[in-house]
Amino acid sequence: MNRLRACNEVRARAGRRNLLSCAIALVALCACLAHIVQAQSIVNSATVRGEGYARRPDVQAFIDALVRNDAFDSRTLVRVFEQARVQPKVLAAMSRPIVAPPKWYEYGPQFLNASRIDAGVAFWQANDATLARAQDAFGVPAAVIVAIIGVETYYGRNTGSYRVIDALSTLAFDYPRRAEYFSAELRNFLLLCREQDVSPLLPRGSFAGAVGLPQFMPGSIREYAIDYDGDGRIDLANDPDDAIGSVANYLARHGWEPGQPVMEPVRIEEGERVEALLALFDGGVTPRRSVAEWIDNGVTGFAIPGDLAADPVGLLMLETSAAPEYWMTFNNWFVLTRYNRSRLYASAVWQLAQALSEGRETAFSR
Ligand SMILES: [Ca+2]
Repeated sequence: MNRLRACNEVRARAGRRNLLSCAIALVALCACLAHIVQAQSIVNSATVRGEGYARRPDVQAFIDALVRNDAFDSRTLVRVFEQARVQPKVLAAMSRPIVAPPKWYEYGPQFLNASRIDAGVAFWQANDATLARAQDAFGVPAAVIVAIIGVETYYGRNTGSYRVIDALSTLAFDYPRRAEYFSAELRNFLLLCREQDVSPLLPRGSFAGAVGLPQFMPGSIREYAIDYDGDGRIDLANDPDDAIGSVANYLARHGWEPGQPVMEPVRIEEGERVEALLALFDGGVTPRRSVAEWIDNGVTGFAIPGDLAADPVGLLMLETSAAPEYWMTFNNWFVLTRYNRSRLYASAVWQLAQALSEGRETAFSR
């Protein structure tokens, strides 16, 4: 992509000619290109010598620590990292310039469309008994479990094609900004493979190393994934039962409250307090306050169960092509953000869940 085209795209997305945005894009693009060039030089030298990651001093230190602290066999790890390869596309994806975060009207329709809803109703039907079992056991609605798998991987269609060892090695050793996090995930991945008696060279996943229908990172697999079909193995890539049970367990362990609301539409009354209220929004969300405080501040148009009144709740703004929508967000909405820390993600999951429930009722009433 040349710089001019990058700038034009930025302008089109922002819908205005904004030189500042363009300058930021250019800087970010340069950083991105620098990453790619750096990665390309690494891959070239490594490919020429055919030695993968194993001989780099930082990788040797990483191996030494695993041998010392986790009782790994040194030769086994050296053999793994000899075959691990840097993935420039992973670095490019991580370094993609974020100039303007997507708006709701751009983000939502990717997931809230007829084909994703129909495929979700079909996935629900095909896994009905397991979803009902998970809903009973964990208190998480079946629709929410299906929606998460739908948003993450289109119900298992797009689980990622990178070798996890390549993606995580690239990010642990050639992406300094998040090296600590991805080194920990790389260690978790190697521990997981040892626990499951699987070669680390086999599993495939996203560019960030997330695995299977629900796109769990290795640390989350070790902490929250469960064997839900009782075959003695956790397999999130090939076993929908394990994916369903694991998503339900993850949300339950992060505090999902059965039967409680997620997000409800509200209105913000015009008046002298509205400016102060709107000033509370940062990135489309506000700090949490009591319902009584929000009412005092001019929030109206909603009805919630009385037993929730004491719990602090947030406000959410979603951009539409017309006026912004405002929502009240409850504990369960924040639990969804523990899966992916994004207001757009949590809102898309819940709205897809609603659409799936309606789609399933329609399918049954035919
Ligand atoms: Ca299993």
